[in-house]
Amino acid sequence: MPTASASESSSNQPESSNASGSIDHVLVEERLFHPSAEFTSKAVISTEEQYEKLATAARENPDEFWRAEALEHLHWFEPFDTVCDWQPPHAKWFVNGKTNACYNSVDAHVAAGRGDRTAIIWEGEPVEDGQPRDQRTLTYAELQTEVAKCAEGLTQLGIGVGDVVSIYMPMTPELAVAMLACARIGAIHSVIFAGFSAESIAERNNDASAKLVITSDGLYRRGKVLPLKATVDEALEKSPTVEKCLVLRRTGDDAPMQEGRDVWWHDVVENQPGQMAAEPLDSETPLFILYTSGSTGKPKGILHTTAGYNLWAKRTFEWVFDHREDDIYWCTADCGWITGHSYIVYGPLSAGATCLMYEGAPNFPAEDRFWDIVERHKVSILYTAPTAVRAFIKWGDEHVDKHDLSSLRLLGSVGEGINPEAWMWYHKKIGGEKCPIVDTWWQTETGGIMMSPLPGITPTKPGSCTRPLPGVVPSIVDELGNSVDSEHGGKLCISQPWPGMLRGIYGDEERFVEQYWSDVPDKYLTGDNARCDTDGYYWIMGRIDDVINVSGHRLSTIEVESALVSHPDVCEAAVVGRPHDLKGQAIAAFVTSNDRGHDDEFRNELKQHVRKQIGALAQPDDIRFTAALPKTRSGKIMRRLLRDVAAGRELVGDTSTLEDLSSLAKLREED
Ligand code: 6R9
Repeated sequence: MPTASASESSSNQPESSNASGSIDHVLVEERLFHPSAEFTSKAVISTEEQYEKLATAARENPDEFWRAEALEHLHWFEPFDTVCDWQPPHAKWFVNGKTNACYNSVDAHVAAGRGDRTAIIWEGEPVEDGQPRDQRTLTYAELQTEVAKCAEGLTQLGIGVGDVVSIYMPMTPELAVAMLACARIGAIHSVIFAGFSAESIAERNNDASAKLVITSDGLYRRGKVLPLKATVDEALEKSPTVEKCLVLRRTGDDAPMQEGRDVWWHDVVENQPGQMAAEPLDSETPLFILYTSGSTGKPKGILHTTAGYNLWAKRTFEWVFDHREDDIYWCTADCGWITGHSYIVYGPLSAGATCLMYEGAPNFPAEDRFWDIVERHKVSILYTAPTAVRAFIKWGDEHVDKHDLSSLRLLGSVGEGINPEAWMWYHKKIGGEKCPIVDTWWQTETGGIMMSPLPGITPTKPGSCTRPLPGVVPSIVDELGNSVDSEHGGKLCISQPWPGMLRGIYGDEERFVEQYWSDVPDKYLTGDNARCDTDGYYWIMGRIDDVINVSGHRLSTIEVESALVSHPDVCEAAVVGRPHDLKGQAIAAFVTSNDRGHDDEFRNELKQHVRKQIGALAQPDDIRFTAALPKTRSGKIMRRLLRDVAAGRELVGDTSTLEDLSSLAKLREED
């Protein structure tokens, strides 16, 4: 049985201000949850000693550690000689070895006699009555054939090692197949979330000099058909490097095909023999580029290469998700996000997992879509985002109560800090108080999970991503780059190279160096703030740019937000600083609530609530009610935009990753 510590609520001792520019922390979370003895007894990592041994070996003898890991967990066509060639800020891993990420994800299992194992269970978007529109399962052997056919098709279209292929597709198995087919032949995929505008696609095509775009006629979302090909056509008018466009038929709607440029998937891929073997590729062959929003300016093309990334995705998947043969694992992310790359495709498939992949939205045809899927497929591991958890809370428990969730044994969270109250709901309502929660902190740049509980051994604290994984050596520094007493927050850096680290920003060495390696010599700057408590647990305090400075006290947004979210009538909260003559900055809070009136009485109640929870210093000056918060496609609150709204400024910087402009437009109308 999990045991909660005596206190069931967060308490509040604001710490004193400090001069070094570190962050004050005001939220004290005392609840502690242990994995059950039953979970621990079957876990992949089941003792603290096992973790200590791995972590110590990876920290003290990284070469030896990673050599053994790479030899055991990847297939090598040719062995590597050097484990890590580290010339800060450039690392090369497994130098001169030859491997293939598609081989490791697919062929290796077939070669080992596990070809009949289910690789992908796919749930297409359902029709109104809740019956699935489309369902497919692919075994590893079937996936191998599909991927080989696609690789043959790509080769026929003139794609080879080093060519960039943009992929703008719905969440269908063909999306994973297309990614893996690129990996099979050494082409570099650049997945673009199928919701981005023509402008954004063109920008990404041009930045990467993409040669081919793979798309579909359209996609289904919330019962509607959205055109994709038409959007791609518009983008291609401004994408001079793109020679061909490969189009999957998904919706059957009209898709004008341009002679000489556009070809159908069913003509070019489906009739291939499906025999092409995976190409032995140098360890450092670029595997993919994934664009992530910079806070200003154009999106950055984060570059990952083959062997190191593959190993990191695989091993972190196995450690964090405690993967076993009989698991049905479901990561609800989209492949347009790094989470989809590492934890739908490369990590779980390399580990030989059975992976559920879904198309559509969590509230269509009804708000119980997730729980219906969990029940029908007996999902045992669920990996989702705090934004989804907060939405489920808002939609009401009745949607959960309709379903049997007893197959679940492990829950994960990624993308933002999870507010302790949302964590508690996830734990109780979805996990039935028996499933450990792994709150995984990582970034597009890190390739895979960096900090997370190990579910069999790490007691969890709501809101903390707990401890670094083996091979991750974090440090916290102040404004000047000096290590700080980590109980106070500061900038989170990683001091030792790890196999999954980004290799660069595609085509922009200067920005790579400036962004990640300039503040602190030879340490990777994450861009997040964090603190580490006396148990060695890390608490991510949000982006460095989001810190609020009130009368010299530097506060993290997540703590004030979590205090607001702990009020029973608040669903979500976003907190930003706005200029203030006396205090430097005042705290502006944007709040969504269920059915309370949006009046001054509620406003005052919320201010008092925050004051009581975490202290007078953190009490918001302004509270604005809103129907929705502006979020990125992966569900992150875009505080940068809210800062502009709060200050009454024009919006600046890139908004291409914004999910829904209307929420922002509404907020501005109310100004
Ligand atoms: C995987 C992913 C990275 C940024 C990261 C941080 C935030 C992600 C988090 C988290 C607190 C967690 N973030 N996971 N913050 N706790 N468990 O999200 O990649 O889209 O590149 O975003 O997301 O701020 O720096 P990416």
